[in-house]
Amino acid sequence: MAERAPHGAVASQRHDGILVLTIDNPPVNALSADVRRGLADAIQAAQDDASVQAVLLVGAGRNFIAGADIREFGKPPQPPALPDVCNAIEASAKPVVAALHGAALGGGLEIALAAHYRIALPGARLGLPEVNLGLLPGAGGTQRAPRLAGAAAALDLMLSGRHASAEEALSLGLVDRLDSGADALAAGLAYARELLAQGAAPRRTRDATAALADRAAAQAAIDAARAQVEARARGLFSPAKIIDAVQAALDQPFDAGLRTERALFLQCLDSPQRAGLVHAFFAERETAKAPETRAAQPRPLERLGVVGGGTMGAGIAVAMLDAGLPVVMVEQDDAALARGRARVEQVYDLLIKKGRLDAAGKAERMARYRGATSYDALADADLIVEAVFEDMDVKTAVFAALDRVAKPGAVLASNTSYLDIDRIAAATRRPADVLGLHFFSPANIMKLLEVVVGGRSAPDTVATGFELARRLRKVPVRAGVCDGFIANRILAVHRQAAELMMEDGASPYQIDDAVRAFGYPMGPYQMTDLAGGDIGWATRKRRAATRDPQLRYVQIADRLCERGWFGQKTGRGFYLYPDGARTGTPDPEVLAIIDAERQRAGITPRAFDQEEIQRRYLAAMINEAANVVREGIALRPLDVDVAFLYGYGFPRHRGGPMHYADQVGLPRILADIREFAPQDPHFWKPAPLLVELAESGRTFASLNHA
Ligand code: 3H9
Repeated sequence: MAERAPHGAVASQRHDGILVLTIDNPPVNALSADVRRGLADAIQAAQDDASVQAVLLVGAGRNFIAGADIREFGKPPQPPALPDVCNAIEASAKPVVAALHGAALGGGLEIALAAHYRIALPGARLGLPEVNLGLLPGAGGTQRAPRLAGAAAALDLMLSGRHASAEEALSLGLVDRLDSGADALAAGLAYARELLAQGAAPRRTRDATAALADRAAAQAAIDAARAQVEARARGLFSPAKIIDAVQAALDQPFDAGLRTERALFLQCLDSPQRAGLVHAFFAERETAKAPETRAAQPRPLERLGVVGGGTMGAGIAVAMLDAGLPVVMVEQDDAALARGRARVEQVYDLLIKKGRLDAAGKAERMARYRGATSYDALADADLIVEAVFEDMDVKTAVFAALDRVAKPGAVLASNTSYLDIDRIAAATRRPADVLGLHFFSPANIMKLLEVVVGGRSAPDTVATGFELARRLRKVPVRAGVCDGFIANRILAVHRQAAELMMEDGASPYQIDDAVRAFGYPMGPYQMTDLAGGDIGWATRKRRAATRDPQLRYVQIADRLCERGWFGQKTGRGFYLYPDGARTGTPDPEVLAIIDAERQRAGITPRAFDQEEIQRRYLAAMINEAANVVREGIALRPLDVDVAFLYGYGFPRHRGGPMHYADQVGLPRILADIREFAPQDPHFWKPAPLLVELAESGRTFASLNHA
């Protein structure tokens, strides 16, 4: 790690004939205007100073440079532009060396590629992740990376946005050598001295030809990438532009290629997808900072417990074991415990089969797993997650038992999906230690963790929930207590909108198509079939007595469940899955059942087009989300956005439902709801917050910084 420079965003320091430029712009050395200016001025000064023989670029703190300053996008550009800074570095008459440690990403890697020589330290992460922000590398990266690493490797990095290790970067030709130490300055100076001793001259990436010499191979890589993007990139804008830019690297002289890259970059910068993706980037960092995380320190988290070895309990245990933590799982008897353990092992066995884990990895994890049939085994756990049957009496009994055995200060969490945390907490003598930790299924894979804060949850209890999320690499979203919290409560409403459309004339296949066309990986009926129709059926039956009698209740899904058609696991649901197929095919019998249900309900079906399906689905979602924000269940609109991006696969390039609503315009969403209301006035009730914002010309975003 390099020392922080004492002053300025770019500090200059002489080490004999080597001018060391230290980029120092906490927290991640993003290339803000003052960094760009500092670099441009210092490179110019080096040219004018006869005593400077070489220039060394290093980053202060934990990273080299994390890229362009994302906060500047969408604001008026300030000179100098990053491509010009890179070109000035490349044009230097004195050799420029970059010593990379930590993140060398995006514009940071582009600076390094413009330098003449590169050395990387262990742990360095090199990447061109602009695609994740709806952009392409716009400071020469699309022209220089292929010239060093070839078209195939450069495309892979730019289209995946992944980070390459120092070792991989060396093998790709992106860096010239590795250092084994931990000091970027020392490694860079030693390399620069060695180069000077050899009389090394500037070596410009723009002139490199070897990696693109086999033009046929490069063209084949471009064609293959294009085919793959067309097949997979569901409406994304920037991947195709990245490929166009690499095509220019192959076809055009360097300076013309840079101009092409610039034009394509500006198109991406202007796109709503860029705005959505940048919103998502900041929103997911913001949700991790709940008020309680500022107000209190988390409690220790060394030993964990899970009550319940069902699908959720086992998934939660896996997530904890994967994070390197020891876990005690408690079940009521030996048979249930054996099933719980088997579920945990099953996850690892599947990973081994897929080649993503080895036997030693499984053994290491299972060595931290302990099963027990007595609550006493949880006596020294710092945090215990209850994941038993979704029933208030069962849950309160578990919490009363936990209250008896848990040590003072242990955090007691319920994984309930919709039950009242305050009532659960009241079953203990320590409600301040109780909160909800709502994992999504499969719990070891899904990133979202709703941290449900009860009326009496202590700030450090909540901070511990957020700390657990950090350790498990989950994305935490703070939620208040209500039926379904943030994600499930809103889901229930827009799922209802889908049910109404289905009974009114849209087929489930049409609805799934429309939702996929919007950018979701799958539609609601595919999701039901995947999760198992019996789960929703059980919930509907449990809630039948408390259902609002004024709301239309669509029974189609019940008719399928009564036949035992629970989706993929039974071979049929809304779709048919012959011979264990993973992708369903439409089922004419389902359509006949839907027809019969329409007749029973006295409904004459009408036609729906894709646009109307999308408008209804999203308006229902946004309207309920507005209620969730107004009631303080979600702290801000951005918390809803993050819950939907990570809980249900809302298309990230649309930023989340609230960001999307702002893009469309709140008056239009409100007009949609008012248009739909006459048919189902009990369902379509404009949310007061939506009305207030739309009528005062404000946006959901205006509440994000409140
Ligand atoms: C680009 O380079 C375009 C060019 O090709 C062309 C230009 C012409 N800017 O993630 P963390 C903030 S596009 C501004 O929690 P970590 C972040 O918001 C860019 N701010 O830390 C947070 O702020 P706060 C391509 C940034 O250690 C704080 O830094 N580069 C930027 O877990 C800490 O962040 C990327 O896409 C930024 N570029 O992870 C890389 N980056 O404390 C994006 C971070 O107020 N960054 N912040 O919440 C990352 O992937 C991770 O931040 C990184 C560190 C791996 C670097």
